[in-house]
Amino acid sequence: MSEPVTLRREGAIAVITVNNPPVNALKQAVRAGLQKLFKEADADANVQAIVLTCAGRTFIAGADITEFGKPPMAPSLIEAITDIDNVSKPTVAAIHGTALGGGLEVALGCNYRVASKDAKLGLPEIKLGLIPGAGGTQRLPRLIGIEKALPVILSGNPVSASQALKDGLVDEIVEGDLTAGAIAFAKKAVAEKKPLKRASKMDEKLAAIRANPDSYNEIAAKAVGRNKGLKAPMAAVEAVKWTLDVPFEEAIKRERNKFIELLVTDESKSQRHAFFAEREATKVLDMPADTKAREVKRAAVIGGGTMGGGIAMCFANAGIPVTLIETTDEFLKNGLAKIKTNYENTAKRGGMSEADVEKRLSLIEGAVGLEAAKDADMVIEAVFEEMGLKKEIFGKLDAITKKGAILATNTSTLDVNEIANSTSRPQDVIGMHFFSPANIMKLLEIVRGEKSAFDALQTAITVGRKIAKVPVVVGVCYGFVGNRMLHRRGVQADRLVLEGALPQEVDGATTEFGFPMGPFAMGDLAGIDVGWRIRRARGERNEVADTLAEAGRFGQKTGKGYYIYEKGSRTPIPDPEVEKIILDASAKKGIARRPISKQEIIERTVYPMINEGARILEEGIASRPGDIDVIWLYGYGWPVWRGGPMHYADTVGLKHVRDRLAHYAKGSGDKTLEPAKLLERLANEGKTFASLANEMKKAS
Ligand code: T1G
Repeated sequence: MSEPVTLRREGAIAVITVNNPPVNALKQAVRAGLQKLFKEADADANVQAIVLTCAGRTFIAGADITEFGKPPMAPSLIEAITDIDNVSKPTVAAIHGTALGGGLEVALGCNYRVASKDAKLGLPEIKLGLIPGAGGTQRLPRLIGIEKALPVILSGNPVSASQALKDGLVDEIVEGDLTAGAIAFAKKAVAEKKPLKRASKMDEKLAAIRANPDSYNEIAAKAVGRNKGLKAPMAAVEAVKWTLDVPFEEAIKRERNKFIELLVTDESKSQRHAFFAEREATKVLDMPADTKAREVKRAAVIGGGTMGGGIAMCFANAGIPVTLIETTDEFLKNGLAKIKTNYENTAKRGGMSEADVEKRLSLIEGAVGLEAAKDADMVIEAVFEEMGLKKEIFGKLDAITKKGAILATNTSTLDVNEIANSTSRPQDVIGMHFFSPANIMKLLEIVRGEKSAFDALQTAITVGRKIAKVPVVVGVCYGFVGNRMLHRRGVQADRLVLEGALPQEVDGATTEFGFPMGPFAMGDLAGIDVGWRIRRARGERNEVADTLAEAGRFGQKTGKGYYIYEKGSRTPIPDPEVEKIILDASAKKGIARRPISKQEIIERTVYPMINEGARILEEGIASRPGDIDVIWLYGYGWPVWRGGPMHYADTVGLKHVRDRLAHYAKGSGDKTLEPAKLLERLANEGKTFASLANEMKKAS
């Protein structure tokens, strides 16, 4: 195994290179190598300056997250960076790709930083429920000031090289060969005998706030925003404040302790789980490793409605030419107009430039008739949820499109196998289930048909990532994974309001749990009439929802649904009218209403979802528990610091979930609440969904 850190001489400049694929994470051997070679170069009289570079696609992307939770191995990152900071000669970090977390902290231990123009620099620890643990909260504010440093630390989002140059985080942007540019920069620093710029010793950018410490709280409150109260953001605010009045050496000790405290919290464990689960979710266990994605240079979308338009925008945003196909000029014109409005609204909000809008619109071509799909490498059908119509369209696409084109359906519930069998090439058919609004929501459920070819599946995954989605591979069943679990929550939420809760109580408990909105506010957003029409067609009835729909209360689109919405506002306002409808419904069903606790609301809405997730795993519709978590994190706003429904079940304990489900099943006679076999087994064996994931990984 070659050394992950090496040193070579370019004349009087020592060039230290990290080479630890895939992202140069700071595993123990890298930390030890850095410490050893910086000391060696510092002690070498023939070395006048040191350049730090990284091999591969990126500068150091952070500590090795896989080491978290294991016994720490010396040297710590702090020790390695302190030794770098103490070098007596100019040190220059040459940054390409992403310098993130501990990677940026290593670069902050150098005197200077030069970067390629498309490099990004950030401290994403907050996204893992942590804070920078190797000096980031103390060096970054000293280098660029607290007002610029706090948003970087609290958002966890990277800044571009050009922004970093403006802020003083980067000293030069290098065009062309980065290492050569870094060496030239080092030589210039030696020639000019520049005093060594040590972030740990810089104070001038802190002077103003030190003179007026009260101003810190205002800056912090603005930067924390909606994350107020969450452990890691509040810890970061506390740590950065130490730059005002705690000596650097003491402050980095405190920072390390605070980092270690956070490392063992449920929140951080959940967020680290989410990080890896997202990356696992596209690993298809039985897919041959050498499967190659087909090339997709042009796409076509069938249907210019809300979904089709949003999907077309995803391709244009990724620079892929796309043809939006409708049945009439009028429908097409409406569809294209909606897309233009969406882009213009984003531009008005400063989300993109006018030039960007023009560029993206130029990639979207409108056409009438399926013939226009003939040159597409991938076609995504996004028409009404009506099987007959979909089969007719796929039958025609089969004849029109070129050999090897991927034929995808955006169906949210229908049987992808049945659609595939309406063509002569089921191996090219796949489900690509986008979530509304398709140009915003990150989740993409990739529905694998029985006959979907491996390379068709890989193409959907690769394209899904290219259009900035989070793909998760699922199997065919009604509602796939997300909506199938959502249905379970909806049934219980409807029951809860009949038994005694009001919509605002169910939604309140749900948002307090961490969701952005509750089931009833979501119903008003999606439109109560959608479910009403489906139930009517099936001869089913939901007493409350259908009474509301029959009164024309469809939700936000009619200004009234479960809640009232004032003109131009999306804020749900409880309505005594609705309370009366609910009380009447309870009476009509002979249900004696009772007060229902928040605890019961959460157990009765979340645990049935977990139970359905267990059934989904039993049936092989999802390949691993983490896939279900990713679906709920990216498709339904599950709070990331709770890790997803299956990870949350492990956190509260499967025995507890099982027992509460059995309790509610007994009390209601609702068999769907009886614990799933898999849940029973894991609970009885004292296991977790995480241990099941390991079992599944070993078995594959
Ligand atoms: N540790 C271990 N493995 C990592 C890793 C990391 N930091 N980052 C990525 N990987 C793995 C990932 O699981 C995947 O593995 C492969 O690398 C490619 O990743 C002390 C304590 C760098 C922007 O949070 O944001 O430093 O699936 O698919 O899309 O204060 O990876 O191939 O087996 O994501 O090109 C802070 C996390 C850590 C950065 C590249 N750093 N990584 O994206 O590839 S905490 C982070 C990313 C810290 C210090 C604290 C992205 C990326 P596999 P990928 P990508």
